[in-house]
Amino acid sequence: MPVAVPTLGSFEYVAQTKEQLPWADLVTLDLSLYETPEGRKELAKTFIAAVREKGFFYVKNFGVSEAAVNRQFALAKAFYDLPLEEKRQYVPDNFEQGGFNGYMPAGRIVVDPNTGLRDKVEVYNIPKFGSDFTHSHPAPVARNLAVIEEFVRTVQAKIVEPLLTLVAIALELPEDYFRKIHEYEVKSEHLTNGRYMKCGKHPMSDNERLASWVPGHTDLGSFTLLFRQPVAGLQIMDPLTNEWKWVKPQDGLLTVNTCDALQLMTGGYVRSTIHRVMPPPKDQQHVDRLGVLYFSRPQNNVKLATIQDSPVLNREGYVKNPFEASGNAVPTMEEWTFAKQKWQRTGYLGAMKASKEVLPGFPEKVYT
Ligand SMILES: O=C(O)CCC(=O)C(=O)O
Ligand SMILES: [Fe+2]
Repeated sequence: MPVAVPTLGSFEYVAQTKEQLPWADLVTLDLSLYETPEGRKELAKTFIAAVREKGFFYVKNFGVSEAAVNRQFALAKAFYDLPLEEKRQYVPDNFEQGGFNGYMPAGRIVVDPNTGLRDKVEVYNIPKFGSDFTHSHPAPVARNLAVIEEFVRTVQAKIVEPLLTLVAIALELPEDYFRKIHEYEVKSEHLTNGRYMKCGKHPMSDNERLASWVPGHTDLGSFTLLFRQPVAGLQIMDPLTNEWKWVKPQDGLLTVNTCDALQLMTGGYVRSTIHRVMPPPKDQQHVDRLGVLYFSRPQNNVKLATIQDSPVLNREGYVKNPFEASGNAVPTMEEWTFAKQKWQRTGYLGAMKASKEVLPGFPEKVYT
């Protein structure tokens, strides 16, 4: 018998900013085109151009209802409204080793080197559903696990799998090439609906001094999907000009970026673009900025070697990633995930420009 889900209240969205900011010029993919073979081909062309040039794009008509997305925001808010002491009980035991499922409290990064002021970013990561991970959550999340699982599985089927298919088509590989290494039932640290993220507001006077809210970085998986409030803040470093551009949150559009694993597996053909979160424009600085993020990652056992059987990569000469070029061992997705997350947990702290070889052959950097 279905269990009645308690009401969560509605989530209050703020108005779009009135400020004219240097917005990034990004392509919008219409996923309704995906239904037909011709539409798919056309979409694959638009997609690959977008991710080779900018690494970020928007998606519309993605088959997940606004109500379902709003419900996730209401849940995120319910989680963050819990007392800190309760949230702290969900910090993972293996946090320092790069473990990442559960709660990450604010204050890990110095965002104003002059005064030592720390970030106000809180993260709650929910692992995949299935038999590989246990699900221990505080009440608002635990009570709604069925709703969360349904959201996650819908996102996987309606958005992530089509995107994985488009990469394969664009690289002239069998359509299921990437889907087969992202199977939901095979273990990956592929965080499911993944993350409720809160960038807590800072006083306006502090915002002027801050280097960033979240320092510049690339994401480690295949795709990151960002369901966003209309609060600006996300910026990408334009790969062609190295200028920071704002990524406008747009009503009804999902923001998506391609990430490190795809860059590594395509020898750099697909971009993993550097991005950061800055204090929002003044007319939006009075709110906490919530996000619902979905991280798609290859299965843990996948080796992040450059794909050798793509006619496109061979023709265009994208045949080696930095591990292969430097003669170092190519990591599995599991090794890559823990190495990068560990560095983000520890190497990142304090120094804003920390730079380190995360794994032999792959220097990492915090971009400010
Ligand atoms: O909040 C955002 O807009 C982006 C956050 C982000 O880059 C991340 O969590 O990796
Ligand atoms: Fe990111």
